[in-house]
Amino acid sequence: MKKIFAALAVGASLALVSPAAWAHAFLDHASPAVGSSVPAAPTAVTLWFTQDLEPAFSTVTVTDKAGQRVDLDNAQVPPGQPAELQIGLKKLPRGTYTVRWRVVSVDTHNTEGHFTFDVRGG
Ligand SMILES: [Cu+2]
Repeated sequence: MKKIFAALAVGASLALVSPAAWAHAFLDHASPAVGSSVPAAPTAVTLWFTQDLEPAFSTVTVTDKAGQRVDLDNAQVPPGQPAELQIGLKKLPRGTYTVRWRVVSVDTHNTEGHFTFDVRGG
């Protein structure tokens, strides 16, 4: 039954897709880059989107392998950079980190995603 419901929901949402919906804010690129391996620990993660964001409803977190937050909980859309989302990082030891973002773009659409990056040095 649940499967049928899910299938119906997908069908319904596809039917409701309007041309404007193609303008969702998708991740364009990031620093550190998606899936990258960086030699030194970055002090912040910056995400660039394909559309301007609603700052109040856009957020990002960074976690280590154990699922612990390693960000400074200071996610912000920098002034004058409406398609950018940035968060500061604690001092990262080498390891793999997961960036999870969830944003609302100015067209009110919701998108989310995640990616990882590696820090090779301490
Ligand atoms: Cu949209």
